[in-house]
Amino acid sequence: MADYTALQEALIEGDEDGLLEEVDTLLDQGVAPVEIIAQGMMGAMEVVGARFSTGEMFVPEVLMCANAMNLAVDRLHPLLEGVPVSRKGKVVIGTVKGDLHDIGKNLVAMFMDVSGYEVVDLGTDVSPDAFLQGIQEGAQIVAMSALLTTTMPVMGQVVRTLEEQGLRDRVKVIVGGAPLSQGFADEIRADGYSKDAAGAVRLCAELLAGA
Ligand code: B1M
Repeated sequence: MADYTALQEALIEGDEDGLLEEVDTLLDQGVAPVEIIAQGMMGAMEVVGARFSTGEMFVPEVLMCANAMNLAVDRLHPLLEGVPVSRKGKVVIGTVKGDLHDIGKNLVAMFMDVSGYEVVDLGTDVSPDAFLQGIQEGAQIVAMSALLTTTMPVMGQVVRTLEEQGLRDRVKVIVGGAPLSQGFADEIRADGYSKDAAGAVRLCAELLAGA
């Protein structure tokens, strides 16, 4: 296995230049981009999360780490598998209203993009109306991310609005994010839940195959 120590140190320090350098070093060593994300950077973000929880790190420092990770993910995105010519389906994705966490959502969007889906990324703090607009524009899948327990209920609100407006049968709704579970997805009548980005792609394929 590759040595991710220097990469993880740079990410934990929020050192953007250092992180990009380490990414390039690992690429030069032949390490696959997806491994750099999954084995290297996600492990470091877990350390950041743990230090944030125990008060060893504060919001500004965590934000620096998040910005550095997003930059590195942007750097790796073009190196992932080529985009197939025909698209498998259209996905509208966003982090729900009130929630600004975007690293996980960005990873899901990127995995979907390189797996052949047309991805409309609405960003963070996305209102139920904005998700609905995406459906009106032909998305077959609505993908919502939440990292805060306080913003999870917005997902249920989106599903209820879809039901009320008679749009529920037109789309599949998938949800994810660290505080979620399959039980929560069932409770809000989402079509699917995945704990990670790769699983979210598999879920889309399964749901569209069964549609
Ligand atoms: Co925030 N934050 N944060 N934060 N932050 C958490 C989530 C927290 C657990 C930290 C803690 O206390 N231990 C805690 C939430 C507690 C709770 O709700 N019970 C928390 C808090 C409290 C807050 C603030 C309220 C802090 C404050 O201001 N006092 C504030 C809220 C701001 C807001 O959103 N309104 C806040 C702010 C921030 C920063 C801005 C500093 C920064 C975000 C920057 C950014 O995203 N650009 C930040 C960060 C970075 C974190 C932690 C440390 C890391 C999150 C992360 O990016 N993980 C986080 C601690 C933690 O999660 N352990 C924490 C890496 C990422 C790859 O994982 O997003 O889980 P994740 O995504 C995974 C899966 O969940 C899944 O796939 C991804 C990878 O495979 N997934 C999906 C995600 N979305 C999916 C969608 C799918 C399927 C799978 O289908 C649609």
